[in-house]
Amino acid sequence: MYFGKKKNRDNQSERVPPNQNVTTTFPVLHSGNVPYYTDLSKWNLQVYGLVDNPKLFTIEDIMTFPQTDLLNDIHCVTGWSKLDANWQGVKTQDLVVDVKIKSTAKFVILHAEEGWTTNLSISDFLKETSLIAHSFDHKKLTPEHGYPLRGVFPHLYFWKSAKWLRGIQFTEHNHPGFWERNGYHMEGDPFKEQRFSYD
Ligand SMILES: Nc1nc2c(c(=O)[nH]1)N[C@H]1C(S)=C(S)[C@@H](COP(=O)(O)O)O[C@H]1N2
Ligand SMILES: [Mo]
Repeated sequence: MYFGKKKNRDNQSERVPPNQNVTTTFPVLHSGNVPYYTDLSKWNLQVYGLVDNPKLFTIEDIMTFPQTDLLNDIHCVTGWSKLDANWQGVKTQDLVVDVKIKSTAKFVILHAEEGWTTNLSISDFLKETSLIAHSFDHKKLTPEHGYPLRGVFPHLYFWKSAKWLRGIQFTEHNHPGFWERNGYHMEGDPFKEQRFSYD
């Protein structure tokens, strides 16, 4: 499945949120260490919390889901935006079909390596453009960009797009993640400039 094509650069001003600058590079940004896997046999993705069927997916399981190719724009809260980033992976909507999310679930906590977390609403998580990505430009993610698997939630500031994703937890309440506990916004819509909790 392929969503969208290279968009018209004429409307770039509409695509770039306020106080963002477009870069053609791909900056690397995170706190903590880059995990280097030489072997994914012990790697898994845990999907749990308010679901009927908790799952533990291997990387092979992830590759058996319908695969999606998405072009989107990403916006880091530190001020850079990258247009037409090209990701390959599994749509969150496809990932959770058999998981059966309970109706009491309203929020999601994404868990990464080293206990790093971020939170988003279930509607943001399940948006049509929300992806669990294993590749960028048709090549496996590099370790710095989140190998073997990361979230991509392009309609939110890019800190919500957890690299080195290991867990997806469905919750009733909205629990702030790592940056959200440190003053960043609970939602993080770049077009509304929801950078900090007071915005
Ligand atoms: N696990 C984890 N994921 C993370 C972060 C992090 O510190 N840890 N930083 C976030 C931030 S602030 C940004 S801007 C993007 C950067 O992704 P990139 O390095 O692939 O550009 O990753 C996000 N995902
Ligand atoms: Mo960021």
